[in-house]
Amino acid sequence: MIKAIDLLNFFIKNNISFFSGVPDSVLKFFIEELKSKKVNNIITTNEGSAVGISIGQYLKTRKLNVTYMQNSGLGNAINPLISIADKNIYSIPLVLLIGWRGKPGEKDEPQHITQGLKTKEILKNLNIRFIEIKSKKDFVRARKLITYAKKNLRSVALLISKKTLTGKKKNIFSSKANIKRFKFLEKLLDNIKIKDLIVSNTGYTSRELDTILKKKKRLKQKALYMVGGMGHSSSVSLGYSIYSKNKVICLDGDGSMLMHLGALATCAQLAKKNFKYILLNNFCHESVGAQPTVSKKINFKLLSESLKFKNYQKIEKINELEKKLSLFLKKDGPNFLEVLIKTGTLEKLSRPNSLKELLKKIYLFVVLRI
Ligand SMILES: Cc1ncc(C[n+]2csc(CCOP(=O)(O)OP(=O)(O)O)c2C)c(N)n1
Repeated sequence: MIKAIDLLNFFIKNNISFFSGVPDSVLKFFIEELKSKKVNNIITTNEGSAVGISIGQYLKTRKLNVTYMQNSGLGNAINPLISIADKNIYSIPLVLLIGWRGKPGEKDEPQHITQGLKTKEILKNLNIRFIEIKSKKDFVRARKLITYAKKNLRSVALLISKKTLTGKKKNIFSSKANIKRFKFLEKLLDNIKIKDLIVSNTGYTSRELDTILKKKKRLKQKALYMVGGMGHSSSVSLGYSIYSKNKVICLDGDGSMLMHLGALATCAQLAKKNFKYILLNNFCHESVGAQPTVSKKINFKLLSESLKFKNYQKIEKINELEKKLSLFLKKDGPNFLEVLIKTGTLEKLSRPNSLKELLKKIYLFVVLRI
């Protein structure tokens, strides 16, 4: 075990004071420590952008920095890592700090298994030297690796698995809205048919939806939990909706939406009237530690209009939920609904575990052509 503050101090001692990345639950205590005035931290919308910022920062300062991410985000990071930072191009030495979900031998969710198994192999294939840090003793090897990065202008990685970092949440971000996510989901289910498909994003939404569907015994509801593929819910919804006669309701979190915001332009311009996009905006990455997103200052009305959604609606208060939601669902899409969501989740939150069962339901509807 390592205290998150000790890890931060290790970096500071090694003359590293600039950090950027996408939040991760494994690294949440460390990210909390980055609120320290001694360092700069930029929370980015996706891991590729974090690599980009680190490259730019290094080019200007010639000082090492740290790019942090969950191993699920390696895919997003690989493009700039291998085509800009690589030794065959600009040789930028990046220090990657990677939360290692799905480490072989550790119990984890299905979406982390292959990624966890392949993480070391991916780094090896990218010629990125790495070590796992499990305790403060590993700081000696980590220092050597950082020296290697500096001298040879090569990127390196530090892997950290679940429950290694300890620490405290300081000021937990909370959104002041008064609509709880589960209240919204319950209302949504009251207003749609079981053959309408719900595609729900990575984060708390899928877990709450799963909990509610089980509680309500609404087991025939067509639903696809995007437990991985963060940021791709809208694209999956679009692909499905083109050949569907029923509604396709995409439920997205602000963190997930911003990760691949460009995809929404394609949806808005190419989707049919059955495409319903709902942003559950709580201004943070709540499920991995509630680190803020940049959604607070975005005017989603202007954004959705310029992306060419047919119409935009916003629900801010619980007493307008019923009316505005049913109006939104009746209107022809592709339309955009923003719902301001209060942070906090259900006490007993299930983990979607029967993903193959969900798939069977979806395929059954395909066979029945509904
Ligand atoms: C590519 C990728 N990067 C990072 C993660 C880790 N991660 C899981 S959920 C999440 C936050 C999602 O935020 P949001 O969509 O706002 O939903 P909320 O957590 O608020 O329910 C993050 C960063 C991931 N699963 N995949």
